[in-house]
Amino acid sequence: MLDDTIAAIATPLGEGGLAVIRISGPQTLAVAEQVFLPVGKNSRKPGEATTHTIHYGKVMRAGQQVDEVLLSVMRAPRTYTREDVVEIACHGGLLSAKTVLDTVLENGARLALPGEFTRRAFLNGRLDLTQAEAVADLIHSRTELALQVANEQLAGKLAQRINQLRDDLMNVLAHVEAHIDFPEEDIAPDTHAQLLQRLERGMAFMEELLRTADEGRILRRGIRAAIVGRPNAGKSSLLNQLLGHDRAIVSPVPGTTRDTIEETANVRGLPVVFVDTAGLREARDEIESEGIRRSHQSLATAEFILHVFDASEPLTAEDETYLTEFAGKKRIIVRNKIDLPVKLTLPALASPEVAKPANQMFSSRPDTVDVSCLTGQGIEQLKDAIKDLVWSGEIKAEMLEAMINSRHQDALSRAHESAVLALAALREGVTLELVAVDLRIAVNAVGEIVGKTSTEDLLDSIFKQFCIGK
Ligand SMILES: Nc1nc2c(ncn2[C@@H]2O[C@H](COP(=O)(O)OP(=O)(O)OP(=O)(O)O)[C@@H](O)[C@H]2O)c(=O)[nH]1
Ligand SMILES: [Mg+2]
Repeated sequence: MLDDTIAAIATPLGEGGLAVIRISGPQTLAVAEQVFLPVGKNSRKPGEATTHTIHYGKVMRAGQQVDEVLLSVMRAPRTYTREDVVEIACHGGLLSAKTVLDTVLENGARLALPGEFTRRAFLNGRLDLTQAEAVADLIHSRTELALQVANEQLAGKLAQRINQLRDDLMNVLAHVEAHIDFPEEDIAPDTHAQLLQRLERGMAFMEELLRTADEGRILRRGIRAAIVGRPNAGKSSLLNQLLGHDRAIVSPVPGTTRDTIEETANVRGLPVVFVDTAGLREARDEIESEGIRRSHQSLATAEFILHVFDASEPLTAEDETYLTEFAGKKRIIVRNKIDLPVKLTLPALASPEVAKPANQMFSSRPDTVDVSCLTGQGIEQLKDAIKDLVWSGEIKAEMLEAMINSRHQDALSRAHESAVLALAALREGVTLELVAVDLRIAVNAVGEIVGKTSTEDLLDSIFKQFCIGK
């Protein structure tokens, strides 16, 4: 797979100032030589160019000029893929980039698959799997916090920790295996105690990393919040306030919003997808019943809700139905329109005093925040309440250094399970062969995270999430 030469447009499709066509593989310079005509005394043919230099010229196809370009030559191994790489910066029109790419493909390169450049960087040992994933995270980051996490991961901060963990487990495994090979010697009591201690330390570290999974998921994928409440409560006004611009139509007519509207806002560094909903019952026509169906759908996928009340009016029967309907959901109660005289009295809200388990994202008591979507009063407090609801504790710098994703979580959970078994077996003095089996499973699962043990299927599932050209 690494013997061929791949090419793709590395910039987004559309009209722009520039587009970049990237080529990588053993035939890169030969392909570039076929399509590029240097112009001017400082420009060289790709095959004669020194590494990491830029050359002005033309891309030619059947004797015709396709585009005027700048061509960068980067020879292996100091490149993104560790192979020879050429990047051609051409004019950013849909057609010019496509024609330059076609010319390159006609001269010996093949079209790259999504993520194939990064996959090569991984296969050639330039990146480990967590770093490769960080490249995709970096591209998809929607807030600065998410970007910071991606950058730390790309720099190898998570990989360092995982490798250390794997080394520790390997070390215990090596000791255990050594004793299997020399069964006449028992493990000395202090060695035994040391092995137990090392294994416990490894497990504690796994638990620490596993605790970052919820936050890691929120930062990478965002969290969904549905805005609900009776007609005219100010749901669309609230969406607009949270986004900082007028996205949804606001009007004094109840039932203005008939479709669900979805937008991502940056709330204290967290990407929150807010969904403004239409009503939940009483359709007057077909459009409204479709709107209601969509509202219910958004509610089902929302991780929490903002329940909006009109504070300038007494509680209505409809408000009450909504209150009971959402009693089981994580929610924030928003009393809107507090610029007007307040007439609303909320009933005492059920707040079951269940102790919050250490690893649970939400507390069960709903927060109440007073806002005015007319004046903007209370919106900052609402953002704080949202942050407190979805994020357990402070956002600390060291936490951002290593924040696992769901793939890491899955592998670590398996590693932890096996480590628990190995620890119990070692404590109870069960035959060392069994201890070794569980330890081996744990080492392999941890290795999967950085790609020390990986399968084609795993790589396919990771790299297909990339864009073409990356
Ligand atoms: N005084 C005052 N009026 C508000 C406030 N928020 C919203 N309104 C008004 O209330 C009316 C309804 O606001 P919307 O945001 O359209 O309410 P909604 O809940 O989206 O309504 P539907 O989409 O019809 O269900 C509009 O006339 C808004 O200008 C507020 O904080 N103070
Ligand atoms: Mg509305």
